[in-house]
Amino acid sequence: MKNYCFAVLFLACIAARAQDGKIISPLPTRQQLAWHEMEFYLFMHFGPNSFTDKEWGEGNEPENIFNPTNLDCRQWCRVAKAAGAKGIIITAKHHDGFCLWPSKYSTHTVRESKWKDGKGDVLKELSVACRETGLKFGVYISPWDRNHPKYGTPEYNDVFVNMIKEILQNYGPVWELWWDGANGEGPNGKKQIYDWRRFENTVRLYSPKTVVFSDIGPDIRWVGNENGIAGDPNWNFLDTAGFKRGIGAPPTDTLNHGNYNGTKWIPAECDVSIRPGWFYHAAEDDKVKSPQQIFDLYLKSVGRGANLLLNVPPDRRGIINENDSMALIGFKALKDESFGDNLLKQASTYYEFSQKDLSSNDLTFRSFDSVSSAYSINLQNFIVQLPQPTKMNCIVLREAIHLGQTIRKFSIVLYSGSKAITEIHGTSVGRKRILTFPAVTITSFKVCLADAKGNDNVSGIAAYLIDEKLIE
Ligand code: FUL
Repeated sequence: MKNYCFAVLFLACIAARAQDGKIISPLPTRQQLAWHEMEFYLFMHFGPNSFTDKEWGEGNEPENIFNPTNLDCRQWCRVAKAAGAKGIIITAKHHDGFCLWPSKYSTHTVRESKWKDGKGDVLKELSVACRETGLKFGVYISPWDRNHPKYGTPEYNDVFVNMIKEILQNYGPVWELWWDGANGEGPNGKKQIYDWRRFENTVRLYSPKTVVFSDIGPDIRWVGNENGIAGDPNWNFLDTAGFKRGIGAPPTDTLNHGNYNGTKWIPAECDVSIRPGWFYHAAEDDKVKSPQQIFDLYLKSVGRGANLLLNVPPDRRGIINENDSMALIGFKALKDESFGDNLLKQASTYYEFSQKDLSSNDLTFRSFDSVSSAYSINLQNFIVQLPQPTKMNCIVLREAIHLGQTIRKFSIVLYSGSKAITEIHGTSVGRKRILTFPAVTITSFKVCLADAKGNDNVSGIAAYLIDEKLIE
């Protein structure tokens, strides 16, 4: 019964173990589990590109270009809160190398700009504002750097490590660190051999609770596209052996779906911009995604067990543009209206025991409360009985992912009395699976969990009637 009302079903499972006692699913770390619960948060691309109308700065832009007239990180946080977002990840350094904090390891920073007479520090303002508002603070830092004179030499690894240390030590706690895989150096461009092992060790040493994102983790993986859409199915597993970040990353399709039998828990994060570009461009003020489009992305990311990282770029004033905040508030309203009233509040749940499990030859429905530990069976199917005929078009399943991701296939049969009227099929569940279908009036439904390799761990179920226009 966490953020919204689930009729919670805790199945009698001990761990994600097969009958022979072997763990059959990699398990998330405590930090990854907490990350899953973040669900939706904002990305903010801000820097010289916001003032030059570029997406990829060259790295030679004069520092004075960066001069927001009215930077207000508290406004960013108010907008994030009003949108229902739980954190903000800021581009502390994009590919142009400009640092939004006065780094000792660069001469291309806010300190060299005329903004606040070189005394400004965006990371400081944002980290403080996030703390005040109860939002998690995350940092994007691009490994690719088109400005730094050391880029392309082994010393750049020292620079990057030192910058990471500065960020973690001076602005922490940093909840998520974001390493972009992009690198646009052409065939004659600089080639940097990154010391990834050292970068990872630095984060683990200075901030062990930070989760690290990159194409291949170690904690969170890229979803393989910039459209905000997770695969169906979406497995929280990835095999990283032999793969690299950037060029050399697993195929985008693999990132999108994960590996069915993958050996590491590396869940997907869906990054997408509310506008066509990642940085603010006035010409895109009328191209902001609508509340309905954002809601659709929510269904295709969070609704498939991933997290949604929605980019909302501050404008040249240094605040979130009115059009973007309106869209976000509209999205929050749609989400609240859609998921505000769990239709299963009065429902009862029953497990269905099959013949082999009971001495009786009949299929027997037992109330959840009466399930006794004496029945050491694999609880695969359950019935949800509604007190009266109920119209719905959305069912939400949750899997107890602290025990792994063991549900490999499921179906839901919707009944009116004893008549089955619709059947829904699916594969992965994960942290949250939002299923939508044409509205039907039903009296019960049966969830059948099949093809699982071990115990099936549904930890929550809810149903809703949402605006038909919001679902395909
Ligand atoms: C990409 C970058 O090249 C874009 O500029 C943006 O930062 C996006 C989130 O990641 O790889």
